[in-house]
Amino acid sequence: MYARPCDTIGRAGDHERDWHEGIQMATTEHAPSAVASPFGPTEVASYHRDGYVIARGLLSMREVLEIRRETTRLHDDHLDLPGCFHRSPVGEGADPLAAWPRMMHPHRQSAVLMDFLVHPRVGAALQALLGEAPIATQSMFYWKPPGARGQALHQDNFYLKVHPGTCIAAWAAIDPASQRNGALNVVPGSHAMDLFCPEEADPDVSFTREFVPVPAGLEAVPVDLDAGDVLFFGGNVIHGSEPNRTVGDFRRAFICHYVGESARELSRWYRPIYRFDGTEVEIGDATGGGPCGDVGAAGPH
Ligand SMILES: O=C(O)CCC(=O)C(=O)O
Repeated sequence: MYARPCDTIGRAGDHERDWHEGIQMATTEHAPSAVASPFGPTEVASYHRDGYVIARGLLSMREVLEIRRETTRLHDDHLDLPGCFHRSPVGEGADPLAAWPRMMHPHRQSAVLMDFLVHPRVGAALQALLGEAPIATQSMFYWKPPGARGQALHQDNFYLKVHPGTCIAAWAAIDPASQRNGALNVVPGSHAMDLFCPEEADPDVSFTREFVPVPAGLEAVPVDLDAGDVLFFGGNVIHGSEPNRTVGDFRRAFICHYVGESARELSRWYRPIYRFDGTEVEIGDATGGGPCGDVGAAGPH
């Protein structure tokens, strides 16, 4: 029997929260301004101070289950979905990520996931943090099965090349994420720094090749989340994750990237991009080589 993700709710703090009532589905309303922001002035100030902020329980359990169901369907229906993922049959090979690779831009494969990319509650949160209308540029889905490598510390805007300003991530926990199963680590304060030219990551612990060391005087802090919690962090924040050291727990995450509507440049890998009403918008191609000169990220994040 090979490892498969579990569909029990399994969320710490379940008893304190209502997962089943008062839920408005993502498909019913697209305008972020029609939905109250989960963030008040205190949370917005903490985002600007630290570079990240958490919206606890932003997704309902029903929504978490819907994302699980839809990504499982995509995974099980395809061995090869060009531009999204290519996988081995489950149980083949030594690397768990061969059978459970991350999905790139799954919103291009699924109307359900497109709705979550432009989820109105996420939009309202982004509007509060950015101070302007958000534009959706990317989705990803990480399975992070037991034994999987993590992703070395890096900065997202190294890849997205947003200018002026930077991008912002909404990292939605689809399983409880802890340090044992490879939750995200962030480096508070790095949001105020420039992009660094990355060093080479250790391929034994990271499935990606870039690595940005923690700058002197700063430290990486773990961000443990429950399923349904969403971590927002800026595109210059140094962040990454350790391997999943459990024997049975997947650590799934639905991760989307956004820019403010005043952005004028973005790497061409992320087109098409969308307003929260689902309409497409144009932004110019990123120019300039980034922190490594002309040798920048060759493809998407
Ligand atoms: O979820 C992870 O393990 C890493 C995700 C990440 O670093 C990212 O989305 O940029």
